Amino acid sequence: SPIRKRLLEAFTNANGEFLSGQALADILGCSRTAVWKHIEELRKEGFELEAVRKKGYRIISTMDRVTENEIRLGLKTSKLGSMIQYLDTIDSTQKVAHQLAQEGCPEGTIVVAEEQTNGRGRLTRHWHSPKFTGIWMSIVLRPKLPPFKAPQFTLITAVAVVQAIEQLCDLQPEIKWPNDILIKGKKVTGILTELQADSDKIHSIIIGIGINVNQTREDFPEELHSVATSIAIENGGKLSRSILIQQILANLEKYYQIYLEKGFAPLKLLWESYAISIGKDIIARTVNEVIAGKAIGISDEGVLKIQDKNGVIHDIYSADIEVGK
Ligand code: BTX
Repeated sequence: SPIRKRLLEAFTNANGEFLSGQALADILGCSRTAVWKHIEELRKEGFELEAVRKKGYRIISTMDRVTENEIRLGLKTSKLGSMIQYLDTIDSTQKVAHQLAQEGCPEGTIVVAEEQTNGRGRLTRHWHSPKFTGIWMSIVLRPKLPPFKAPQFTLITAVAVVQAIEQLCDLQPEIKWPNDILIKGKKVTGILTELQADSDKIHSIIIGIGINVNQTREDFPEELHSVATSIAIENGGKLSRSILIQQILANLEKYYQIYLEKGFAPLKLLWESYAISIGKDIIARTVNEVIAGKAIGISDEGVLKIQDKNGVIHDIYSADIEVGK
């Protein structure tokens, strides 16, 4: 409800300080009894509430879920997360986000699930998304742009995620063009950017983000052991998924704003500072061919440029990359 949303915003702005029942009633424009009723409901949902006479209320989350309310408590964005669709289990958050986008949901809507039973990677690949351990989230944006700019959003999102991990953990993730985030060479995050568009105009961009947060080694299936890792494995401890979501949304909102005002150029520089493949010998496997050469950079559109041994420069729009030494 709108009151619940504003109540969680008020606690977010209080930054852990107590808020009196009267102050809350004033902020929300309702009675103290109504405030108490909403607080009681949050308590039933599992939030921990401290009520201290003469001081008021303070609220913390200890549930380790990614419910709408948990994401809202501490969320400091204005656009991203304006609407949050939370699901316990779903085939794919991308599918739900596509549907909501089609129905005209507000820009910044996010869909997040505790578990995906049919998470999607690129092409027809599967994304392993076990319950309560990772972030399986889709974000709907509506930039007024031609469709060929869409791959830039994969790159901007990658920067937002890498920085969020750096801000919350003692880890240095790296980006492998176009959509992988690696820690010590193993995949911790995949990004899938999809479109609803005409030939000349984007209607919606649906950015899917899959992050392995709290999995142990045993949580990964055999075939992923050598290629995948989680933040918890690398960081030696669990991390709150809702706090990581809040940080990613804050970063992405900031960079989206910069992008809309100044274009991709400033973000391209930032992206390059986290990229592992640039300047290295790589092998790019596209749907049609295999190209080997030196990755010399990305274009202003986010297209990868590879120079082969004959000096010919190839533009790569989508591929799987193997990075040499
Ligand atoms: P991708 O095609 O680059 O990577 C898919 C490949 O990654 C798989 O073939 C497999 O080898 C490997 N893989 C599968 N699951 C995992 C995992 N949990 N961790 C590491 N490696 C894995 C990457 O596609 C894009 C993934 C986007 C996932 C998000 S989750 C929210 C949203 N909803 C949805 O259905 N997809 C996106």
